Amino acid sequence: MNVNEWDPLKKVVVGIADYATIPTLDTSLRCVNYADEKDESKIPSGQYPQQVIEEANEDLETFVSFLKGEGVEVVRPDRTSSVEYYNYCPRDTVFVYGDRQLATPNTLKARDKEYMHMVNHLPNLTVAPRNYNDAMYNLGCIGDPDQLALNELHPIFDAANVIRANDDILYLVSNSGNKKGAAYLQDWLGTDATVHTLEGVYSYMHIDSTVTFLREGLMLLNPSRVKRIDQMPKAFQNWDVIWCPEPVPIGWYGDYRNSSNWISMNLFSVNPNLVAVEEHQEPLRKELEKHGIECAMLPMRQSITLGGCFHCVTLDLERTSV
Ligand code: DAV
Repeated sequence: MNVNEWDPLKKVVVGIADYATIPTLDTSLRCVNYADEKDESKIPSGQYPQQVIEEANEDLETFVSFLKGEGVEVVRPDRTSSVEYYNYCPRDTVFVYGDRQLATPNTLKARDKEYMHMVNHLPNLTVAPRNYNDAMYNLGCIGDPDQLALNELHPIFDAANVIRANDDILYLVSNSGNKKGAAYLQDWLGTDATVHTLEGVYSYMHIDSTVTFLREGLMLLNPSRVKRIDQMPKAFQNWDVIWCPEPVPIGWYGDYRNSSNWISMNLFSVNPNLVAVEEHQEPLRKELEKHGIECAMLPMRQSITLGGCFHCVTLDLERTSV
């Protein structure tokens, strides 16, 4: 079974950075990834610099060795040159619940088929219907965080807008997930779990630099986004909270920047007492250790450049319930 973010890990996909590319600008990329960039000429395109790809791959290998040392089976996406965006963040395109997998109707057209590069590892896969057209996107979001990028025409969301706590699923409504997406996910889950939406706390990409579930009843929250516990859905209001300390800045490569410094929160649980954390985040390590959570401090030099740390670059396929 695999119904939460923390049970002991058995099998995981770890991404690869080969051929990571920023695709040609289209309406989906403009609205979803670059709503905060008013000046379109500042948006880079084409393959990431070789140094970024090589350093990311080196750090991914270090992470894989660590996971294998913990007895985890690690699989990788296909190593192919036919990459439209990247295979660095398997988290973004597939949602796993129990022994089922859902290829979500991803918000970026260029990532529509990314799940296919790991399809051999997804034995019980549903591919959500996709329906790309420009009317799905709200150009008014550019430069205005109060306007979301997605219209409510069809369900559309990245899998990384969702995290799991057994029967309770948390779904961020933002530029990378609309409300219809939450309703679609609820239908797909049926009576197995309840989808709770988190709204009005963060407009941009994904939930996993805003809320991190550590174990039943304990979560890490981003104090620059969640200001009060009553902004969380009721199901999580009685959980204990670790307010994430200010991130230690690690920088990014040139003009290539795909995340804020809060990618520091994007840790990955091997089990409820052991997580992988970016190696500079000592203040976070101290907080987690107070709660009996040991931190493996590992490098992830291009996590801001490419927009993913340990939670994003993984897709946990199997965990054992304890
Ligand atoms: O800038 O905090 C990070 C995206 C993680 N997939 C941010 C979003």
